[in-house]
Amino acid sequence: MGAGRGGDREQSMTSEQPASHGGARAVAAAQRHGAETMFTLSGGHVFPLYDGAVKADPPMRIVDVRHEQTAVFAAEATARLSLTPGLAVLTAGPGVTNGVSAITSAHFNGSSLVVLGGRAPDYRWGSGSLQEIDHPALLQTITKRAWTEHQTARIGPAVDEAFRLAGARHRGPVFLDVSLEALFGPAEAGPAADWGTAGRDREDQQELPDPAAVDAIAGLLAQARQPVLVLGSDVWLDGAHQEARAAAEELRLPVIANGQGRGILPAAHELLVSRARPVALGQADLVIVVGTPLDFRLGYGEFGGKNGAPPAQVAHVADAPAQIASHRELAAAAAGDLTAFFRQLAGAARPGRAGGTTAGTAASGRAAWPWETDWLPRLQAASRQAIAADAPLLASEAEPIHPMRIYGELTRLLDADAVVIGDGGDFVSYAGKYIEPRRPGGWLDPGPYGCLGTGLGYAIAARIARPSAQVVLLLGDGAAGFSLMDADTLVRHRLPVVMICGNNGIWGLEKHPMQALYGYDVAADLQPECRYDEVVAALGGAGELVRRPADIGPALRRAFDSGVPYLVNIVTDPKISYPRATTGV
Ligand SMILES: Cc1ncc(C[n+]2csc(CCOP(=O)(O)OP(=O)(O)O)c2C)c(N)n1
Ligand SMILES: [Mg+2]
Repeated sequence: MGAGRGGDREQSMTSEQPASHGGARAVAAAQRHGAETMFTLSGGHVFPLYDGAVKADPPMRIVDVRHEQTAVFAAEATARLSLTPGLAVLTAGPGVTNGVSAITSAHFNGSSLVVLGGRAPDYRWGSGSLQEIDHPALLQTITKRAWTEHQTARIGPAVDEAFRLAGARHRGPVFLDVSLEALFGPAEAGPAADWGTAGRDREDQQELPDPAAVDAIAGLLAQARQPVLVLGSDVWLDGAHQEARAAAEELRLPVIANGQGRGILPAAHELLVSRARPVALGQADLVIVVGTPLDFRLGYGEFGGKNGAPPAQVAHVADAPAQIASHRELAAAAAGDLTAFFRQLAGAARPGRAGGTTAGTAASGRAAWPWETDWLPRLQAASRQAIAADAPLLASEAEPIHPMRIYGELTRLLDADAVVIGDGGDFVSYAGKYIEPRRPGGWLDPGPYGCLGTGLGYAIAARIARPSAQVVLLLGDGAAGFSLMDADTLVRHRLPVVMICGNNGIWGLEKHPMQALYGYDVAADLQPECRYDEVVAALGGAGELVRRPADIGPALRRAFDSGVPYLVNIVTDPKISYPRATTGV
């Protein structure tokens, strides 16, 4: 609400507040679904949600930020790290519209997110009250559902439904706004009675993949000589990471990990061949893709066909039928609970079962799979070769600093449970390649929507979700501009995070391509050596500028030891561009 507007009804809402109200019912419903933190930026339209959070038993933590996109990114990352739905509360009008890019990111990432919005009052609707806009109409295409509640008594069940929907396969954002008088209106206090589904969510979600479809994939595997298993974010988000690893190990399948599928096989696992990706995906005869769309990150699902190999057959497996690719021909497809999928696949493909296949005997005495004799060792050798080839640049003494040197230094300092977050262009592409998580849930990138500005929101959420782990935020200097003000939120809420800015003074991922296309560039330069570290220090954190390769390691160590939000601002060489095969277009 704005000052000086509103009639008598709004006045009475702000002077005498009922003991229980719509906001309290909303908070109670959210807590039943495991929401522990409300990410928000203040606005009068949503005061009852704050009052509900403060007075709930136990109270709900409120983390107030400096831009609504940060609130929504933080809620989204909460879902992606803790596998419980995230909650953001946005005030009416600009509060909601400022959250749109982050809600869209959650839509692309399949993150279970509930966004509760304030809304101008119904009794004045159409007469032009402050921030009067019909939010659901704006949000329909980027949410699983977007709707308005107009009655106080309906708020509890509506929030319950929002959380149930957000957490059901295929997960995604749900938006609910509540008209001002309904949110402020008096409600019966007391427990959340029988609103329905909370706690039954898991039970509701036993959608098993069709056994015949899984048998068909096992049958393809029985014919394959050069298979590859691709593990994507939904394997982790669906809680199927342990079974995925078990199935890969039982079937001895070479694995490539994508997005939050990274870490399911820990760094250096013998079956992880992500670094042999061009050979693996270029020469495979069967690619089983689980839990990720066949989008630009996977060459739109066109595999094989390299070095005289025929095109690969593709099996696509997703957590819900609507996620199965329709833009290319599939040899098989299955949808549903991914834990059940991996169990079924391992069972169906086992030697001696229908479709089971062997080629001689492995060293352990068990039957060997055909791909173990030649294909897997070939990919393992290619992986080792790629890793060995990195060594010189990871130790580069070049000045200005080569971005890869930063990763050479950082990987030495990371604990197994570290959470590494990337927000930027080229600087973060290096991270995707050279930082191999040792656990699932240890890596957060923006996902296929590719939205810059996720950084501070994701870092806030990571620090809260993993209180004792290292949290490292990798920021391009361009990306930093979208959310660095929220270092203030880190400071106010005492959330120490190590930020590393790869400061090349340019929008690198745009400048280099524009040069290549036009022979010149425009709108691609930033301030050289801008002191983003001093920005963080001014906001109450700390930081330092690094120009020499030998100073990186000690600076990072100081950052980890500082116990405060700390930005290591590393000046890197703007001439270096990430060697990129595709642009995603
Ligand atoms: C919100 C948003 N705006 C613009 C872009 C386009 N974009 C992609 S990468 C990039 C450059 C990023 O620069 P920086 O963070 O400095 O990283 P660098 O490439 O220089 O390492 C831009 C502008 C985007 N992805 N998202
Ligand atoms: Mg840059």
